[in-house]
Amino acid sequence: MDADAILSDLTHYYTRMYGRRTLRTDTPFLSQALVHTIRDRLMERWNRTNIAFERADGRRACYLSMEFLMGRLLNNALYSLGSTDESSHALGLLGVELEKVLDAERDAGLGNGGLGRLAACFLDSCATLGLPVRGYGIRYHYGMFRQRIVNGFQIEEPDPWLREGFPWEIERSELARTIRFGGRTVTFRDEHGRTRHGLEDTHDVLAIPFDVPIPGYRNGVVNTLRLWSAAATDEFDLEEFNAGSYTEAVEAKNEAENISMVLYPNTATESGHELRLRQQYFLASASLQDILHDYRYRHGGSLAGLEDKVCFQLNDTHPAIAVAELMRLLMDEHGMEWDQAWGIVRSTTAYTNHTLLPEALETWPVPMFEKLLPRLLEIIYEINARFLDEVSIRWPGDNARLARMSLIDEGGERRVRMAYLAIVGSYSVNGVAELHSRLLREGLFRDFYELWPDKFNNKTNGVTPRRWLAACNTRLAALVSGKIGDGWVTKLDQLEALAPLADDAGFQASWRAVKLANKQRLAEDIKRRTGIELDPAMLFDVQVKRIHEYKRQLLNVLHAVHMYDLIRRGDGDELPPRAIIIGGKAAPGYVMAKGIIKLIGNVARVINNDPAMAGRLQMVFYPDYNVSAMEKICPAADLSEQISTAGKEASGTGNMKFMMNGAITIGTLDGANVEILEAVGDENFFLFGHTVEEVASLRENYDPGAYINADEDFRRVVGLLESGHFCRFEVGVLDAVIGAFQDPSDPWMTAADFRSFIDAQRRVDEAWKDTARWDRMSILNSACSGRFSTDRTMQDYNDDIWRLEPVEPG
Ligand code: 26V
Repeated sequence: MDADAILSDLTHYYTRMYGRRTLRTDTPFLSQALVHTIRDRLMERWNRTNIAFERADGRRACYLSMEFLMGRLLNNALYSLGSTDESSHALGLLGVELEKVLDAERDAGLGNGGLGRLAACFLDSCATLGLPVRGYGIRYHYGMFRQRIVNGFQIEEPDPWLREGFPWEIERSELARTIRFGGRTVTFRDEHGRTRHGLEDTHDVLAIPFDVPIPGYRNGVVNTLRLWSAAATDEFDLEEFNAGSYTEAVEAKNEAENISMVLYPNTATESGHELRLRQQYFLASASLQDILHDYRYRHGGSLAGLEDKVCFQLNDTHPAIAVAELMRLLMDEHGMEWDQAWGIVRSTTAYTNHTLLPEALETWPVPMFEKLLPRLLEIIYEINARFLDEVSIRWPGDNARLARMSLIDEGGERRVRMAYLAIVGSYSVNGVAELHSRLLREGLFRDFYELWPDKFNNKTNGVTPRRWLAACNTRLAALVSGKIGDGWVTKLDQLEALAPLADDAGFQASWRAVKLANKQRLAEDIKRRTGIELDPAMLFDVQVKRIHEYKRQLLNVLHAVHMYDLIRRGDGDELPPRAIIIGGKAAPGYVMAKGIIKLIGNVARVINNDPAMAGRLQMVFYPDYNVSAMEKICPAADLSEQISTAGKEASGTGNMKFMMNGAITIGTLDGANVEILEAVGDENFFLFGHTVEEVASLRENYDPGAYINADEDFRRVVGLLESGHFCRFEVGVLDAVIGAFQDPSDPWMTAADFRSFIDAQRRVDEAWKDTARWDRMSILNSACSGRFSTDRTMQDYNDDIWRLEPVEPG
């Protein structure tokens, strides 16, 4: 671990493995050489961890997820091993800065947003808690697209993140599994005269696992993330090749490899793609086969006792097909009877829901399902028949209820309801924040809650404090540890010890200095990306997250236009200088979201070019927002925008990252905001907007025009937008977006919350002007963020759902 040894390995890998002579930090190779150096040092711990899990022979959990938004791994690994200083020293001997090398690592962007990043934070906390949890996902060749902004429009570019190699992974081709698609079902009698089911004439694809090490924080534990890559069972068809059909000869290979080619961007409206269903089955089948194989290998070829030794956590419905696939494997491949197999499924599977938006609930057309997975459809029909029997015994004659609860949606084109399959096949169903879990019980899953109230529970999300405070905000971490020690890194509740310092003028000054330095660093990054130079003395008002109507970036823009208007008309003298930063990706097919990006860019351009705004108001769209961007952004934010329509954001996790780093939230009573407010108290939170119940009752005769007409500020904002002021030479480009919040059928009720949002923003200004008050609020936000650590979240999952014994490797 010492600097000399690190230097020696580093030069070895750089010169011998990568064959490079000149030291450069603008290529990934020095960073990759350091990865190899560090991976070597993880290897022994990784083996020891696996041996410890095997010896303990305890229960294990598998986190099945279509997304793991890991971001960069090197800084986190150095930090977990405690070798940051030695590595920095080693590089220093070469005259290279560690930060430059860390910046050259590509993000592993194998996820869309909150759901994928949550999975990554969970892995970090499980390793740190010593819990035997393995992540199972897909090794997409192309991750989340890269976003370029051209003339204010989003342009998507592929993310070839594997191009120079991904030195963290270890290919384990000896553990490859065969995944069978299509074909037809057959029924036959086995040698004992029992009826059995099987498949014939399937199209087979290989699933090859690649393992990524997940180090715990200074505890000797290294867990595993296993990512599956698709490959053809045969390289190519030699017969066709010899017959001269060269392209046809590789067709099957291409079709197979397509399965793990690209991550689907999350668009509610673009569901139903067959390739996506293929991906889901590929993940579920490969992972389950892997687990069954491993279990039998370690238990003399038998599956006896399986239900006591494994459990599966489904990250949303994306892997829910595992319910049917596990039935198939246990019955068709391992000879179990229905009741025994179903008993195992229902005592090992747990489901987490991540969205309340009805349009985001997955369903698959029955004909597509039948063609691709004929045997699984039979099994789902059988699960459904038995389930509906149970319902009709409980509610005799209630046919409406049977239709509502059926796993098959019979209204229109028949579709399989994946969320219902997940609920019926699980022993636990959880939401991701208190409010969200309540709304699931009372709304979306009400019928199921009436049937099985004990299945339903809440597990409020969190974020890992290693990445999201300690490693990304080293200045703040040093300040905090200097005052209260560093126990908070694994016991985040200890940040409470900062509360008594909230009014200490000296501590406030140090706190403020850290924030300012972080803002300077972010301003440099933004200058490099956009050419726009932000003044770090301004209030940094930040909204970064996927672009979606329910998240209401539009409301944020309405406030920006209102500030611009106030300053222009000479009524803005009381406004403290503010920089509005908005970032996020729009799904490629989501036209309105792309329009919102264009609007942000156009408003920003007008503001930044108006001399009257100089020193008072700036605005920027942050391009290509991703995990490593957030590591620079959240330490530098003063104000955290969490302004979704109440009842729409399941939890949010960006809100937690900002809070931990001392930003103050302006937010609605939605998702985990409710719990953030409760933790920090209403004097340290800028609350606004209608509640879930109010939104529901307003909707009955919603009239956005009434809000606009009754409010002179709002009228002026709409007037400016409609005058074409922000699209002088692009007539009409903003029409759809400007029309959206004025439409009486606007589901997001943006206009209804305009006035209370503006008022809350003016309360922000008043607080900001009183530096001591702001610092106090900022410190208290950090101090009260303890419960939003994924260490707490994982402890809750373990106490109530998984019941795993932590392991300490020797
Ligand atoms: C849906 C789809 C449908 C089409 C294909 C690709 C795709 C990918 C993802 C999704 C669902 C996304 C659901 C989601 O990300 N939910 C977020 O989960 C976070 C973690 O629990 C939570 O903090 C956010 O509030 C919630 O929006």
